[in-house]
Formats: sequence, C-alpha cells, structure tokens
Amino acid sequence: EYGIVRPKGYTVSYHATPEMEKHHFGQTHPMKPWRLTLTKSLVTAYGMPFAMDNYVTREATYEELNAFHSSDYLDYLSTAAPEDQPRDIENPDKEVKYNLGGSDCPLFHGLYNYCSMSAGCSLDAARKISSNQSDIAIAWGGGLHHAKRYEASGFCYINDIVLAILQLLRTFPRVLYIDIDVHHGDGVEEAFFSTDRVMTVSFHKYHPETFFPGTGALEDNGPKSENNPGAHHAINVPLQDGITDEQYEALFESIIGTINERYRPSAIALQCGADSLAGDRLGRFNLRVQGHGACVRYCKSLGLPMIVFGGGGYTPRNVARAWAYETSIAIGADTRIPETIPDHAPWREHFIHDTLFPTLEQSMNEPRHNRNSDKRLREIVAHVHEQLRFVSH
Ligand code: ZLM
Ligand code: CA
Ligand code: ZN
Repeated sequence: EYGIVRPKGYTVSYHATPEMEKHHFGQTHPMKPWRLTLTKSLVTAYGMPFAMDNYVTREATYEELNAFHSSDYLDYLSTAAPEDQPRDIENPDKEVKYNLGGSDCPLFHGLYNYCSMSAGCSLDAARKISSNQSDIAIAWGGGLHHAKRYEASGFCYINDIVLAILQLLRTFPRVLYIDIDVHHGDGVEEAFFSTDRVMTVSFHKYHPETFFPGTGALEDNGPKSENNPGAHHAINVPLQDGITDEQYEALFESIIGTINERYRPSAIALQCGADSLAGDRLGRFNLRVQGHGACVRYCKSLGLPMIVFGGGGYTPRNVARAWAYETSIAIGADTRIPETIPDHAPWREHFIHDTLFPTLEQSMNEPRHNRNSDKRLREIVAHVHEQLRFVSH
C-alpha cells in the first residue's frame, strides 16, 4: 500500500506470538506485554509484513532454557503459582525465592509460558541468523537483559538474549552485544564476563544510589586479571538525565564504529529497549524515535548478520512507534513510510498525536534538563578507545 516491497538481496524475519502478549504482570505494573500487540498492529498498518518472513514463535523447551538457567530455578519457576506470592501490605517487595514474588518480578498467571515464549522468540531469531536464512531477525518479545542464571531481576525472569547469543556462538566466532535500553544490561554482561568471544556494550543511565540496577560504571570493563580472556570485553557507557539525539548518535557511532574496527565481530545482537525514549514512564533521557532508530540504522550499515531484541519501554504508544520505525529501517523502507500514522491502524486513539515522530514537547510536559556535558561525553569516548587498544582480532 505504501510501496513497501521485499528488500532485494536480503531477508528480514519477524518473530512474535499473540499468546505472549495476553499476559499481565498486574494492574499497575509498568511492564505491559500488550505493547507488543500495539507494535505489531502498527507494523501491519504500514504494510511491513509483506517485506518480511513472518513467524509465529513457539515456546522454548526446558532443555533450551537450561542452556543458561539452573535446573533449581527453572523447576521453581515452572511450578510457582500466584497463590505463593506473599500478600503482605506492610512489605510489598517481599520475595519468595529466587527474587520472585516481589513487586518487580511478580508471580502471575501463565508466567512460565510467557517466559518460554519470549525465549522461543529470541531462539527462533538466533537460529534464522545462524543458518543464514535471515540477515536481520526481529524479536521484540525478547531483550530481557537482567535475568540471572539462578534468579529473576528487574521484570526479567529468563535471559533470552544470553540463550540467543549462545546459539549464535555455535556458528560465529565473535558476537557483539549492544544494549540501548536506559538500564544497564547486567545479566548479559555477567553471563559473558569471562570470554572474549562476546563483547558487551551497554549505554545506560548511571546513578547507583537511585537508579536500577546500580552497576555499569565506566571503569567496569570485565575481569581485572589480564590472564582472563574476558578482560576489556565489557564496555559501559554511563549517562545522565536528558541526553539528546545529537549527543547520543555521535557517541553511539564513535564507540560502535571503533569497536567494529578493533573487535571485528561476526554478528551483532542489539537490544533496543525503548525506555531510553523521551517521555518514558521509567526512563530519563530525551531521545526521539529518530535518534533511537539511528542506532539500528548504524548497526545495519555495518553489514553484519543481526538480531534485534526488544526490552524495556513503559509508554506503550512510544514503544510501538519506535519498534515499528525500527522494523521499517530493517527492511529499508524508512524513507518510504509516511510520518502520519495510518487512519486504519487499530487502537489509533492511543496515539494522541498522529505522527510517528512526536516532538519532545508532545512526548512529555517538560523536557528533562540535560545533565550530560560534551566534555564528559568526550572523556567517556576516550576511555572506551583506551580499553579497545587491548582488544584486537
Ligand atoms: N520497587 N507496580 C527495568 C527494571 C527496573 C528496585 C524499587 C518496586 C520500578 C517499578 C512494580 C505496581 C528493563 C528497582 C522499586 C516498586 C524495589 C524499578 C509494580 C512501579 C511499579 O507501580 C508499580 C504495584 C513497579 C516497579 C515502578 N521498578 C521502577 N524501577 C526497578 C526495576 C527492566 O527495562 O531494563 C528491561 C525489561 N527496580 O528500582 C526497587 C529497587 C522494588
Ligand atoms: Ca543499556
Ligand atoms: Zn530498561
């Protein structure tokens, strides 16, 4: 309808299942799986499915989850019921076991199915990349970067990203993991701490006393021992409130460009958490949909096989805008889709402003004060370049 055609010479696959999107974390919990339905409806309204291979994903098996997660944890996760959740008004953050049952990681109906579908989505995407059947595989239902081997953390129960990267490592010698969620990608960093076959890079708000999870300082670059192959293979880009598109894009291209030259990855895993957008319920940055999307465009320009994952994103209309726009970038239709959201898009009334690219003023009452000086950003780039002198392949 908008002249969206299949890209010549390469294949994009879209992995999702409506079943995952029906789950609820609880009435006022910020994580709303329904944002995936809103994303898919926008992608469809723009006619993008015609340009992709579309797969309905399955649930990952216990054995697949067990490639990273401990059996004890999985056994508990698969049997825990919402009834096990303590109803303690005095202490709502009280967990039962494995960090489950508090207000961040509640036990809800169908939790295990939800987790295995998210992992199934990312694993299917990874297999399409490994087998060279897709050049870019999209898994908006994945990106749950905080989950640990033996516990849940920050709305994440199963680390689908770690599972997908483990799959990529069967075929690719080196994988570059990039995380533009506003939170630190701690679970993925920790999982690959001791290997030089994965380099992790997270851009995030860093304010240990007040902002989750409190890790990811500039100086944290992996194991301190030079004998450990993982040394220098964790890159952290700590940022403050209010960073703009211009600053973020310059920082992203300088850092990722240099990493690409020095590390020479054979595949990219990109976590596109949309809580780094302006006006996010939990985020603190001033990024617009264009600035967020520019990261996807830059990664695509490197010409490597790539998985793109979802992640955070707590203002559903903006999550849908960003992920629909990034889907259009993946298929190379970003210059052809109209800025005005199509009239026939379902839930059109959710998009208070009818544009794919709201201004900062449209995204929030008052844009956040920018607390990132250009001088500090130059120091960050210099530190990262210094780290990369130790890395060469
Ligand atoms: N309290 N309800 C990002 C994960 C961020 C830990 C402070 C819980 C919330 C938040 C939950 C309805 C990703 C913390 C927060 C209140 C201990 C966090 C339930 C509001 C609500 O209204 C809420 C009763 C809830 C949780 C806010 N939690 C905001 N920030 C973080 C986790 C995940 O985007 O990176 C990837 C998907 N948790 O700050 C507390 C310390 C729990
Ligand atoms: Ca991040
Ligand atoms: Zn986040």
